[in-house]
Amino acid sequence: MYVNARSSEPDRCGNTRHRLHTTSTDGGATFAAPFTHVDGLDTSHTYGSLLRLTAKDRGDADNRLLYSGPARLGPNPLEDRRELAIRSSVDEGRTWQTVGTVVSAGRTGYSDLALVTKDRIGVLYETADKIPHGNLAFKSFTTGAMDAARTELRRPRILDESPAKGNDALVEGGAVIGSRGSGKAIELDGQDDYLRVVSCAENLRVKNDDFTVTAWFRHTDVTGPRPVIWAYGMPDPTKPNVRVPQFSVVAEPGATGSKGLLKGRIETTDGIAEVTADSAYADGKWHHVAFQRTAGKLVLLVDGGPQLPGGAEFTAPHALVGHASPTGQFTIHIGARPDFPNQSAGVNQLFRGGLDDVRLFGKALTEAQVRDIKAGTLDVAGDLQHLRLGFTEFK
Ligand SMILES: [Ca+2]
Ligand SMILES: [Ca+2]
Repeated sequence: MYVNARSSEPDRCGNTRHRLHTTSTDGGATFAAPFTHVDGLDTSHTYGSLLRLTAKDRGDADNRLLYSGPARLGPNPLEDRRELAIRSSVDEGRTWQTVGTVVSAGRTGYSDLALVTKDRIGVLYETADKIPHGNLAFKSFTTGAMDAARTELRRPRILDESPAKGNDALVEGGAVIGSRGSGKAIELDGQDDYLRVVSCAENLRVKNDDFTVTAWFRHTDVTGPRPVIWAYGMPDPTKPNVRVPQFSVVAEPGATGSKGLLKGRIETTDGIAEVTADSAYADGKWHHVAFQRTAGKLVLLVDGGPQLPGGAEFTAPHALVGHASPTGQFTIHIGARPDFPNQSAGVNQLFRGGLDDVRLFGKALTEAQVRDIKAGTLDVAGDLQHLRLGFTEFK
């Protein structure tokens, strides 16, 4: 007996593998080995379904096990239950293929597979528009049609190169590696490209501590907003008075005057605070931004700060005492606004242009440290560097 199970608590955060499996050789009375993570099966933590389609020990020519479940990797029980897909194992569950057939690209929850006739698969599943459950849908298709529609479901990864590692980013929308000077950067098309950090690791929570987020960006947009990074949450439009912990750095070309704004913003349970630079820097050149919360104020250091030619510093008072990160599961979006909860799947605000060297630190860096980062130094505040995406290659 092969068992493939949902893995929820305590692994919802700090772990991007949300399925566990093992076997039993005595009909399920005992398990032959402890449950281990299922490699290659990207999913949110959601009930799934297995179907033993063919089996040599039943006289078939080959072994094939089907699995149905959302293919979107992530910790959020509502946002990441999407892209219901059917994937296959041809070795009785030892390994799973990363290609599969998408049954529905929208929000989809629990599902159940059945063999309708000898060559026809049926799948019954939960779905709705703004949440993944509420309605039941049924689809059926031949195994031939299912296989003809297979696509790669595993998103490419950009590796976290910080000393802590582990906070890799998923690449959405087919974003490509471009260049910044002699190095590499990510190119976002402004249509559907963005990145998500879904590790939900404890060291990515900024809590009520000081923090700094830094990035290179390059764009030419005259309309916006264009998010560089947006951590954690979005307000629920049905609950406008509920504060949602989050921070963001967003270019707002056209916001006021011809040069627009670059805005650093935090929201805590205590309220909202923001600091703005007097330009969206939409000149097609690479610019460096550091946004930080430091004792009593918010700071934006652009292009290394005022000690460098062309650099600038912008500050605003900040007296919020609440946490800027949630206590539960979260994701960090790069190049997009999260647009969740209670909104249709997808994102509306997308960055178009280049991003590079995105870093998050659990402290307020000094101006000298920000200049070092701009100069390309890697080991700045290494013990409190919790994320560093250099966009060198896809994994
Ligand atoms: Ca795209
Ligand atoms: Ca780079």
